[in-house]
Amino acid sequence: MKEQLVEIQKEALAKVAEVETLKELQEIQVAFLGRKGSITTVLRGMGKLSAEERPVIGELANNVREEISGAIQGKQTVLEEAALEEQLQKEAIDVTLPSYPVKFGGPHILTSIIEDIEDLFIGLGFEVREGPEVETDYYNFEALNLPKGHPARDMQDTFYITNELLLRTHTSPVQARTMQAYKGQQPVRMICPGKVYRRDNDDATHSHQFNQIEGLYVDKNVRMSDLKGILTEFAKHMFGQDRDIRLRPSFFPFTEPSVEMDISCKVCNGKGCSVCKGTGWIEILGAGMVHPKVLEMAGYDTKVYSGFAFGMGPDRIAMLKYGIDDIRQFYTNDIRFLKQYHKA
Ligand code: 2NL
Repeated sequence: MKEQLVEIQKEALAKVAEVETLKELQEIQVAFLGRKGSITTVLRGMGKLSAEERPVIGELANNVREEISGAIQGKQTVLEEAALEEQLQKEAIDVTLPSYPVKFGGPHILTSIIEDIEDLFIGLGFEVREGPEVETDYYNFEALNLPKGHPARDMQDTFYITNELLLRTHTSPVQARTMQAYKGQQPVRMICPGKVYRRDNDDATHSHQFNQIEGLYVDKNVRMSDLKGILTEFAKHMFGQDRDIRLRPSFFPFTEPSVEMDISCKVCNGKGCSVCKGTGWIEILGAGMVHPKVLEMAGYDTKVYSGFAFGMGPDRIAMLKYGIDDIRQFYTNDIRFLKQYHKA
């Protein structure tokens, strides 16, 4: 039996030394140390041994078991480390490879136009101010010389929330609030971009929600020539230095006198075409000298202060500038439309 055990140990250690996979190592463990393994089989014959031999063989069997077990453990560590090393090699990432391109979003075309206009007026010393879209009847109409019963209130079909609250129909209430906050004591140079609302049925040229930018310049000695100078600067910045401008008489309840501003048609250079409907001119905004009543309601002394104001629609400006023929394109978010106007 002693020889058998020694033989088993020799054989097992030789096999462990040769083995190359964890699976084979597992098989060796079962074959030598398992419940039906060769050591167990040999030890079954222990009953036939004498009382003196039994502890000697028992101890030897334990030593052989430990030797084999130790060798298997050691080999297992070696094989596992090799397997890990191989996996690390195989899965190594080359961090110097170029990455997949990242798809960036971009500003909406209206955002770009509005920011461009803001930048121009900031450069001219104007501040940008915003205000609430839910307004009071007072700031939206009353403070702008549109008293109750004024026909212009019907013209601007309004979304009323209560008798006194409504969705603003223009951004002028932001200006009325600003003049009031300045208590008729300080000059005002501001523009106010924002969303406005009208009770219209949406079609190619109407939207119940659209954008407006209004501007206001109140100070001592502000004149019509200041209006013309600033707005000419704006028109050329927006549509090109080679555009001509003209002012036509018009009417707004909050300005007197009132004008509309046209630029010469870029398509036909003023000769007349389908874009300008044969006139050679395209309307881009309305403006005028602030009505004395509006200045007085805000607390300005009209003997000392005067001002000009203007209002334009960035939606319309963008449509003219890029030849967009349907205002709904801005609000229905067709990704093919939006992508056309991404700068990068
Ligand atoms: C247009 C015309 C305009 C104004 C807006 C204004 C504001 C105050 C006082 C006086 Cl606080 N006027 N705003 C003036 C003239 C025209 O808008 O056609 N907008 C699209």
